[in-house]
Amino acid sequence: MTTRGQTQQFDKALFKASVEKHLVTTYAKTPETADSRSWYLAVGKALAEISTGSLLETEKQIAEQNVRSVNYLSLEFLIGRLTGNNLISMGLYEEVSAAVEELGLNLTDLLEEERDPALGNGGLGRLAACFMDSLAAQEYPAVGYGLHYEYGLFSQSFEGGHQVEVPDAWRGIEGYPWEVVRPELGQTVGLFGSVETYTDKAGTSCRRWVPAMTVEGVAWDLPIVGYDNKSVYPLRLWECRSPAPFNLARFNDGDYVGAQYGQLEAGNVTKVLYPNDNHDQGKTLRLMQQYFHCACSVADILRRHFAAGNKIEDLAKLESIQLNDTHPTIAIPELMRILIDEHKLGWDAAWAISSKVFAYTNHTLLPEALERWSESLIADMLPRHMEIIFEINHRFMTLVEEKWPGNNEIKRKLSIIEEGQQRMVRMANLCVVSTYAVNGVAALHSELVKRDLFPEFNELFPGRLHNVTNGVTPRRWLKFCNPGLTELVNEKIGTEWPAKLEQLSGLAKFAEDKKFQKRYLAVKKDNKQRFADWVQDNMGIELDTNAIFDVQIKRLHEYKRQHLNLLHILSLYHRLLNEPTFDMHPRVFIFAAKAAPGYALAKDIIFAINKVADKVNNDPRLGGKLKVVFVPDYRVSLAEIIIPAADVSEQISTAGLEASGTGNMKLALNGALTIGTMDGANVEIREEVGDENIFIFGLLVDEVLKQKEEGHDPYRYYHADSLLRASLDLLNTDEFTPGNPGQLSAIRQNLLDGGDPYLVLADFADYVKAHEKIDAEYRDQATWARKTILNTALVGKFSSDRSIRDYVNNIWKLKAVSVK
Ligand code: 26W
Repeated sequence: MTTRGQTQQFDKALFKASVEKHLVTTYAKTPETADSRSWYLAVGKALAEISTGSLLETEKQIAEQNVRSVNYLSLEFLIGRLTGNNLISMGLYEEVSAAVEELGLNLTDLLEEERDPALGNGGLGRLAACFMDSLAAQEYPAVGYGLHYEYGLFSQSFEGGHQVEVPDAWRGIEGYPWEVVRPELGQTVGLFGSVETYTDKAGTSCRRWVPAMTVEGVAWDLPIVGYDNKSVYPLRLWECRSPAPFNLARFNDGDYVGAQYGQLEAGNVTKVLYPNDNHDQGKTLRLMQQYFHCACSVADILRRHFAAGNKIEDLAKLESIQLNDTHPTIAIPELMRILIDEHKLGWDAAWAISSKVFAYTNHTLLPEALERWSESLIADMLPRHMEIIFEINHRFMTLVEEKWPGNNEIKRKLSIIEEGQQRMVRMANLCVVSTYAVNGVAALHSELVKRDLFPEFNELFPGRLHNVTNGVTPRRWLKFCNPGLTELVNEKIGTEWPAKLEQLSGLAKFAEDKKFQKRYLAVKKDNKQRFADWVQDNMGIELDTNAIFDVQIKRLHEYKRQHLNLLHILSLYHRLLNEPTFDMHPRVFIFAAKAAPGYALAKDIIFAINKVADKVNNDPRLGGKLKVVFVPDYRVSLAEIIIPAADVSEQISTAGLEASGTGNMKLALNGALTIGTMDGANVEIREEVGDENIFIFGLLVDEVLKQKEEGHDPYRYYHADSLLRASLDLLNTDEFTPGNPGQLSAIRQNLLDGGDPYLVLADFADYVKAHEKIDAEYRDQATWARKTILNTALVGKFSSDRSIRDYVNNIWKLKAVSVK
């Protein structure tokens, strides 16, 4: 792998000595007794020593220059393994590879020892990780703030085809070599208690929060290494501890044991990442996580602000706080509380600052994912914050009254407080009212945010709603994960593209070049072989790399429609067995997905796919034309093997429901052709690659809305389409669950009698047609080669570097700081 100019001083002998030193002193192993894992840990520690030095130096230089920075607040950062990626960013991949070889080790094997830090669920968490990478690569001053979960997203295995969840102790017993604890940055966070009125020295009557208990926030920094520069930014993760085992209120009442019990519970705050994606559960401990995260982060931002010698009045000039979805919304009343109660600003002065500090990104329109917290829960845990939210809403309602006098309907709709049996706080409304910028994550999504989610807000606050189309980091998602293609691209257009992805367009002129086509396809074949070997070793399934590798990898959710993919597979199975003239190019359908542990239908879909896989993979009647592989435990490091091996990328959500998608971008970049609906960023991918180089099918957003309004009738499709009927009916037999008919019928039931809420049946026929087109075009390898090359060439727009520049120019207004 060719690396860019190495950005760190590197002395091979010194490095080897450092690895051996860590092996002995940090991990208590001798070179003779050390196993591969100990060596990986020692190498990681030796590298972290370098990056930690750069992190401190970057912090120092940015503080000295006292420039504006962004604080990215997110409950999730799905960073993936750091060692390989950081080596690339440091420009040390080859050097370290050579150094460890002299120690008798193989770098590729060592990298496989690292467990993925899975501190996120899916799209939102992975986006946060790409954004940190792009901030550091372009040297826009930034700190990422998240939580130091003891357990990340569960790891998944299958038992008899059913998903089984196992806790993910990502740090292992030895700890994670890349993280460093920063005791001097600790914070104390209050919880529960009451609000009291008191008179200050000037004789003014004031309010203040008297928490019933406190917990401690410990900061752990992970290094975000800037690509090809000297900047290293902190990803600061807060761990909750309760060192002083006293609940102040109850201790004073003499309830010593009860007091300790309360503290023990609070010690659980950062135990585990909530495994729900796009579904709000409203659990008390989750609110505690959110507040703990926000309180520590806001306090740390203010600490930095004052340490650099600034006044509170200048906060909005120097700091922007980006809220990654509504999960960190409670940071808004927290900052207001500090400004008013601790810095003694009046409401208007505090609001003038706060409302220019915060910006909010919306990542989903699904109603069940929009967070609402019960007012009584907030009032109990955070009584002063609830008062402040009421005051924000009161003033906002005055504004609404001025704009639409006497219109109570609009007030009810826009209010931050939702009336009802149990009053609820609508976090998205609080965000739109209290921030200076709100953005969606793809052009279509942002239009829908304006048109359907917040139309009146757009009238009230013109100019506040923006679009920033998502992106992915080309360092991890091409240079690191696809060394074969990287080499080929380097040869044709030079080596600057990982920092300037638009340059990939220079490949377009080779799309018809026979020699280049051959080499590009050979790289793809190698990548398919690498994945096939993995499947053989880990799952015992043999794959033919001449088959089309058709990939759907993402969280399991009805709106993403893995069951539409399944129905198509069943239709192929049916045709292969029943249509004598039917022929198809061999296909491997590859799935990887975790279902939220409480999401029954999602788990049913996993089970069904596994059962169908068992059958078709071993059915000689199919002549090896059809294979189905459900790869367990989807995670970043698996995506890094699957994506370079993909021929076809499944992006088949019901139109209007996938905000953007980012897997779609990674797959297109690595030369997979998309089969997709006009949803999320698919729309923009089509714009870039051209209609001939993508397979678009299905209802458009407005057709979906119309069909839902008019009443979607699943049985109409069932009766009218014999292929659909045959495919659905297979789910009612024991074809895939011998002796146990009906084990898969919940899916059929949901689609036919459950009303088919995501319009699977409405899109089925068009989906089948699009797949037939794929089949035909794949058989013509020259055509396919041209299309796959053009996909790589024409998706430069989807670099997260571009997304970050959009945020910087339109929202954050930052200037880059080049660290010397
Ligand atoms: C409160 C439960 C919960 C948890 C996570 C609600 C919502 C979420 C996330 C916002 C869901 C999510 O990850 N959304 C995805 O964000 C990606 C990055 O912008 C988009 O590419 C995906 O389309 C969107 O589904």
